[in-house]
Amino acid sequence: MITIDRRDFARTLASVSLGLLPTPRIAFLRRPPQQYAFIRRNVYCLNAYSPEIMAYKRAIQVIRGRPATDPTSWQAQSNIHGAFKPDPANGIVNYCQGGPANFVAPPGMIADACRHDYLFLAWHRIYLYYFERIVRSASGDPTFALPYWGYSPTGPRNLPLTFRSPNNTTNPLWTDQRDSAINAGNDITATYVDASNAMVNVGFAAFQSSLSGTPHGQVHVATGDGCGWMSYFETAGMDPIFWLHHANIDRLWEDWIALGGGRVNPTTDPAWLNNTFSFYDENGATVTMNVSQILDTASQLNYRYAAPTICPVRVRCFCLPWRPWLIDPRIIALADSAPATPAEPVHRCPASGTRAGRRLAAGNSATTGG
Ligand SMILES: [Cu+2]
Repeated sequence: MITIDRRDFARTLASVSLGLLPTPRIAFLRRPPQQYAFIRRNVYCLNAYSPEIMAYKRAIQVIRGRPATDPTSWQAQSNIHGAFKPDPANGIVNYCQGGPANFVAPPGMIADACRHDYLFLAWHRIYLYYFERIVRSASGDPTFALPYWGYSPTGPRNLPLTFRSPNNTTNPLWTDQRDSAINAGNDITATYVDASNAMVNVGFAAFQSSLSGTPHGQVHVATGDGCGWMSYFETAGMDPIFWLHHANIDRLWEDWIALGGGRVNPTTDPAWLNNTFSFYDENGATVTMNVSQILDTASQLNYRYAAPTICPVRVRCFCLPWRPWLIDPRIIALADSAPATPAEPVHRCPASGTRAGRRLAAGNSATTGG
């Protein structure tokens, strides 16, 4: 497998265009993109004109337009994580105002399958892997890799700008189904995004359980507030930031392994290793994978994470665009100096105050199942 960073790719292409490289180098540029390792980048290093963000927006528009019976639709992908059950007593499935009226998965489709137990990390890794492939396909960008929400207690920890501005439905990354302060760009409390208590655990089960609580559960609840999408298993996948949040949780699993000192996956435990899960691929076909097939992201799933240290502190991040020939730096500068987000409508919970779903816990949700 050839690993190529987008920046290497850009430099090579620029060199080729300037006649600096012999022509045989051009041959590898023509190789199918799936032979490259996809690199998931820190969303804080991206802006509205980054290829990943533009592709993600395009894809969301396409995917949201598909009916829930289409396995590659936004609703179907969310339903895989959680879906409301019909309520014969009330005839309703979701009474939180402002959201789609019905999250009941069409009969026969994969639904309500998320794992927040001993298989929390493994299940979500495969879930994201296939979702990323669906987005890549729908976006028309064969290089698309899902960014990760690289919050940290000492660095940026607010909702990325592209997910809250413009703060209206012209922006596929925005939704009012969030805490108003989060949508206004306020910081998430530092301790909520602090993974250090999880990382100190040497045993996998303890690490996973701790990580599932903080930052995983805490960020869910902080983003979703009372009844926003991120607060419930049945709706979390509806929020575009959900997928970047889980990419970060997946990255922290990689970081934990890299810390060493006895930190290893429980590969001697067949009860963990042999679990098989079903998802949908970009063609809508049902695909199955077991845990032993997803433990090395680079060699088995063809992706890896860019280090977050590219944006270590809260500054206006001017990361070089991955495709400089597409973007005028003046446009990027303009985007980075976007005016403060104007006041936006407050998301209000209904009188009942809750959805009819299972609420994510801010604490340790790995032991609660579901
Ligand atoms: Cu989650």
